[in-house]
Amino acid sequence: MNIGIVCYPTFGGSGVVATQLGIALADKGHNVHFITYNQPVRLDFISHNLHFHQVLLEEYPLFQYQPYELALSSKMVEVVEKYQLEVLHVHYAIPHAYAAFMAKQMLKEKGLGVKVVTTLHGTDITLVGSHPTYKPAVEFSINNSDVVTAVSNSLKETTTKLFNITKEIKVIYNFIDTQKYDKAHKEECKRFSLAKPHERIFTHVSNFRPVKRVEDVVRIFHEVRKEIPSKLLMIGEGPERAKAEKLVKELNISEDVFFLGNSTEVTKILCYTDIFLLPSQTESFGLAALEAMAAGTAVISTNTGGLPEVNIDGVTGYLSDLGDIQDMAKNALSILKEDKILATFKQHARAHTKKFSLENILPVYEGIYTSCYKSKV
Ligand code: GMT
Repeated sequence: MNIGIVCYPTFGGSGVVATQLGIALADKGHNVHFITYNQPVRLDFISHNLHFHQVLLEEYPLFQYQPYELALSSKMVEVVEKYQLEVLHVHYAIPHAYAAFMAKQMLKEKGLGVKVVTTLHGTDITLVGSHPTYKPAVEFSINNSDVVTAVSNSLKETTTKLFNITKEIKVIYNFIDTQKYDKAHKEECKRFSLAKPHERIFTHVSNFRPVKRVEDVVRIFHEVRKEIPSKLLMIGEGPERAKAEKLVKELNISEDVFFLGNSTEVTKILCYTDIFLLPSQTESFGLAALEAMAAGTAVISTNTGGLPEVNIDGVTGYLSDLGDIQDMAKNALSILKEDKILATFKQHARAHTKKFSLENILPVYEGIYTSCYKSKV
């Protein structure tokens, strides 16, 4: 099939999922066209059937804000027409689903049809989408998509609570390429370059937005470190990074906490990790936790949003109430108290990720594309 993928090209989970999906579809022989403002960060190559079309914005003195939706929908029309796209799969409702609806209307005028599949990822619903500034347009574009998917049952429930949804929402879990992690698992992990044999390694990966509660990450680590010598790797960039660094200094633990910035080598970093910390205010899914689990890491997280669908309490890690730093530290310590217990959690975490494997999820998306393309409506 000829498929257009629209996403944010950043390190955020929705962009990562969209990129991995596009690459996997191209591997299976589909023609895939990414349409976005920059080359997606995880799209490190382009091939004969994997293309990138950049949405460019024109400066004009009158514009305080440049109209990205207009440029995006115009680019969608151009690419659909030129490459005979059958489906536009938009990731993150704002503004992608709205722009896709507009593109579809413009194409209709030209006698061309394209189906729009919208995948809801989380903050497009929970934090931004339901704000009165955007709500009517988000609700409209969800209801006017041909197919709507959500990345967890929790996100589906939240969407139906927050919006007046007339469309069926299908739940399709996020996925990972488990083979990539299996390969990384077999390679030698140079753990000694970061920590001494008796030390434990904690990792947090995020965009350091307030929703990620990065100060909680530092506080949990601080509690654990009182009992067990440990290191903390903080991966990512974002508005809360400075606060987290300040707290690390205040707690006098700078020598054991490393802020490594954005990284395309997360798989390698995760191979060093014993425990992944994700104390988010909410997560529709928690792709970062799933990636950590695939690398064989136990997860200490909150029990918010879709996290209980990914991290199984007492099996792959533990779930705690939002902000309960003591409980999260206690749970981490209980995993780390014996090598055997840690090894069991790690093994369970890895095994559980098979449920979210690319081989299982990819055919579900392909099925959706085929059936919606064939449908007349
Ligand atoms: O977590 C973020 O702030 C980034 C955001 C995104 O859109 O990239 O992530 C959301 O989508 C991911 C992929 O589906 C999910 O794994 C994350 O849980 C979700 N984030 C939130 O719900 C906060």
